[in-house]
Amino acid sequence: HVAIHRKDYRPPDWLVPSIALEVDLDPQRTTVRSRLMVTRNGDHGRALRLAGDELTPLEVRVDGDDADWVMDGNDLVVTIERDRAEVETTVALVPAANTKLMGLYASGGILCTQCESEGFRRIAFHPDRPDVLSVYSVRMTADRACFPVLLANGNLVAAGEAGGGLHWAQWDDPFPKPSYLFAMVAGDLQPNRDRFTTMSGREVELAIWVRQIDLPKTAHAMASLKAAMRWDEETYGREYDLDLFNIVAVDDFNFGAMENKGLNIFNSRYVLADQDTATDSDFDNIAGVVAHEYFHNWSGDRVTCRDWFQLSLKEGFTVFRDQSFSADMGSAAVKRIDDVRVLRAAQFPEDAGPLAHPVRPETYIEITNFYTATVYNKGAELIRMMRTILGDEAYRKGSDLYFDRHDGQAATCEDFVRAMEDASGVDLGQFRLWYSQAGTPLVDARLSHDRDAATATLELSQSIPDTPGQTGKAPMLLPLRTALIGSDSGEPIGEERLILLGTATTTVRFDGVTEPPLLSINRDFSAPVNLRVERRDGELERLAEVDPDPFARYEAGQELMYRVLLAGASGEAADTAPVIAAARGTLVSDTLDPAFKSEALSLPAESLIGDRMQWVDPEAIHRSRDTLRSAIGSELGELLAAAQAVGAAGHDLSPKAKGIRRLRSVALSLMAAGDPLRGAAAAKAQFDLADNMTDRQGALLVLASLDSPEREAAFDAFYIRYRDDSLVLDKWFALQAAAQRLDTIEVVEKLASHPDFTVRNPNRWRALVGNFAANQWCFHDPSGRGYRFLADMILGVDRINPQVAARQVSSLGRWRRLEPVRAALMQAELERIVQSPGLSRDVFEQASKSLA
Ligand code: HT7
Ligand code: ZN
Repeated sequence: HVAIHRKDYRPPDWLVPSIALEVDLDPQRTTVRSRLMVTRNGDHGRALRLAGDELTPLEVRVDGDDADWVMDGNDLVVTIERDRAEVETTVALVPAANTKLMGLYASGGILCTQCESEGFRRIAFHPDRPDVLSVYSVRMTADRACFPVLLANGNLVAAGEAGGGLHWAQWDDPFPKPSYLFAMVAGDLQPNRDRFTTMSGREVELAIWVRQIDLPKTAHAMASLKAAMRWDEETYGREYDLDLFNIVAVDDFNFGAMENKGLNIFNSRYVLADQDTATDSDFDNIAGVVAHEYFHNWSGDRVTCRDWFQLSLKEGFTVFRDQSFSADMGSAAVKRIDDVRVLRAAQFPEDAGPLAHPVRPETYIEITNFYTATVYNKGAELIRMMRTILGDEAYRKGSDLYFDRHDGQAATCEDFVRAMEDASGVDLGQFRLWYSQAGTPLVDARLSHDRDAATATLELSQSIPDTPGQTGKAPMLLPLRTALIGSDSGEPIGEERLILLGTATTTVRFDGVTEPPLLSINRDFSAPVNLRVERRDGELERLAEVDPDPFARYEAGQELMYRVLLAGASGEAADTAPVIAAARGTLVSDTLDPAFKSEALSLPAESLIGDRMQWVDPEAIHRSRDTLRSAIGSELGELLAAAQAVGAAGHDLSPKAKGIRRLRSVALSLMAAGDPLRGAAAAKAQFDLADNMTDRQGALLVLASLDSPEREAAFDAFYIRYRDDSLVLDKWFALQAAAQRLDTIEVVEKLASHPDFTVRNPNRWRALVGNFAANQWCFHDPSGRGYRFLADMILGVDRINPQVAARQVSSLGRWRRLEPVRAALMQAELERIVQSPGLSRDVFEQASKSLA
């Protein structure tokens, strides 16, 4: 397996200004005739090298004549004398046999494509690198009865009958694009149609294509799309550029969705929703993903990436854009808390483990392994930090300059930072280290107060941990939004400050500090760092009560919980009173909104507790967390019951109604921890009476971990009601895999043989396997049975779909910080994976790095 290095980037030898494709679609035998207009790029005599993957050329012609060509591995190498030529290749494909879901494949009777990153080479021979941009013209022919709808990028320019029950359509895309943005769909689909008038008054036709039966579930995605289009005009000045915007939903999809120019293809879980089948967070995720893919039209399609090392250029920026959109559509504070929770749960461990890599990686074996939380979510934090450092206005000037300067180009992360610098005049030299240095910085903070001088002194220091291949790192530029709050008055002391910590240590002085100050630091999580603050007695309690920055206030409450949880996990006694008092304060508050309350009452996940321990003991962590949950539940039973009793009409998707439902299920869960009998009865009642999936799933999640007769009855009722709805059936699998019970591993093993389980559908596979691997206590069963199950599942799916397999390997990579018995068992499973014959490049890269 060959490693590719960023430093080896060279511009392409040949460019491809235009491509014409003729595709005769058939699930059993599709032929693709491709005509590439190629031009020599620079003064060289090198042959044209076209990538292929599982392709055999049936014919190769240059300017209409037989060509001089050879195969070199998977590459087709064509000798061309002239500086410009038309290269025609013909290949045959079997979409029905394509289980990797890359290239052209079949999903539930629909033929569709996925080309990012390197899927186009599974459709036609092509340079297939993102810095080769072409104008595409595509003629599709297919059986009209099976595939009445034929879609591709751009505009439909002609269509007609082809005889023998066939029909054809020609689609031209006027915008030059890299091959990874190419898309085609053929199927029996129905549209939810709408229109959007852009800011300059152009009319755009919108359509969401789904199976007829799913049409009623597309309204939310359509509303989200229109909101996203408007938001991008208002916030970034970006207008949509084609006359058509199509979205297609398919059931079998490796990721969430794909931003193909003018033809976004979605995993159906990010399109389909109604009150009865989707939770509030499903609705929010749909809005977020629809917006994300739409935003890519500028941050990704109009300005694309020069090479795959620059992936965060489009992904980090677009995640930041979708986060900002969602924040503007609901509660910004709660959205920030959720985003940080994801960052800490997924990215921080990645940065601290064997697969750590910089936001702009230096090397890869299989690029699909680098669609990571680091590239996406840490990448988004980098953009957010630039906005914090520059201020909103200069940031907007920077994004305008970036889009103007690089429109139609394949750009780099450096181009983005330079545009920000040029527009603002701010030197981002040191900031660039965020792109090249992996690892989560650790910041230590200590505040002292001199009452006589009325000053406070903040001592700060930073260090960046070593990561694979990187040691002795330089200090980074960390923007820390900081404020002091009077501990007596509860009022802010002076203005909030933006401290730019750029050295290993520094001291910051605050004047006019007449009362003992509380330190509110890294407000709104302004820098993605781990923070260790020396706190005075009572400081966190007071911050959790009075900090006006909602994120910092939430953090203070979580820190109080961590203290008890970590002490408990190390077998020490800890005083739960401050946590209970803070929880009581939250529950009775009439100023905090329900969504914030639900965040503040949620305990840190078991994995996050483990991340703070030198040695992870899953059993001790579970016990400690359960103990605190039951303490809260029994002390605050009545207040929790009162919060659980309040519901909201199922059709109401306002932030307030969603907050009420969220609080309801969090309260139910704590209540059940304090009094399982009462909790089971309340959960069953919530389940039975629910008029929406949020309440139903929230109740089932609580029942899932309880030993009660209500549990089985609810799971059975859920299965019977939803057995034909595959997205809801995923929830049935997921909830059982997430259940915190001694028999979960047994149940999960059985579910892997359930008639509704299939390794061919990534959603179903992840529902069972992904949720089980994330269920820390059960997955880390001391017998090693959980690890064995996961390794078996990874090996099983690897033969069918290596991308799905590879994404789950990281769950086995945490052995270094586990107690020795579990660590050895986990390592043994990784060894077994690496030794398996016929292993994919994808899994090999992840498993071998996880062992190193
Ligand atoms: N840009 C998209 C990436 C993607 C992808 C990558 C590899 C294999 C399959 C894939 N499907 C989609 C998703 C996004 O918008 O970030
Ligand atoms: Zn994206």
